[in-house]
Amino acid sequence: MTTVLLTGFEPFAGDATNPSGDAVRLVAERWSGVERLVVEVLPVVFASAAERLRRLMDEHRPDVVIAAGLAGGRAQVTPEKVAINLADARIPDNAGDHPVDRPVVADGPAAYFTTLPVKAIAAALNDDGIPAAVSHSAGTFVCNHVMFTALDAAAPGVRAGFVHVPYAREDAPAGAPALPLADIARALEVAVRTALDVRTDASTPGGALH
Ligand code: PCA
Repeated sequence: MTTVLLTGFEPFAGDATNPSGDAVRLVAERWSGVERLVVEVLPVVFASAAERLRRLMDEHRPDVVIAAGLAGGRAQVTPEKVAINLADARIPDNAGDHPVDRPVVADGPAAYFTTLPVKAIAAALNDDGIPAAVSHSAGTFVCNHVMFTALDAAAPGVRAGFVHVPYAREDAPAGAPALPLADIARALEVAVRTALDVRTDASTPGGALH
């Protein structure tokens, strides 16, 4: 049976909620796919998030792994193209760990490209009326750490990657770009469905000038 692992995160940086964690719970509640969906909300802690993810991948052997997290300030849902082997935190994680220029995986490669069809995912989201674009940086905090870990742990043929989401409108700080939580959940469903259905990414012009 095809298995999908979908993760979000608990709140961090003093926020009361995290739309990524709330959205994956919603996706789990109403999942109607024939595939087995495993959902988990990860701690915003470098070491334990990576450990938990590796354990989940070991235990469930997913075919598709999508980790999601909040990118406060972004207006679009952004599938990430690349994870880098760097933990460099502007703020401590939820356990007080505050790495500076530390590798995610000692002696690992400098970076991994996602194995998700990110252009196809962004296109499917836009077709669905959800603003989306491929991002070329997942940052250097716990989200990038988890994305790098997923790609490091993925067996050949496993499609893995990360999707950053904006604040949920219900909980966004004043003036911050946001989407309704229901749209964020829908976006993750579309990302999962596209990852299951599209084996070769769309070869449409994309990229960024800066
Ligand atoms: N966003 C943070 C960590 C957890 C989350 O939801 C990030 O982008 O690294």
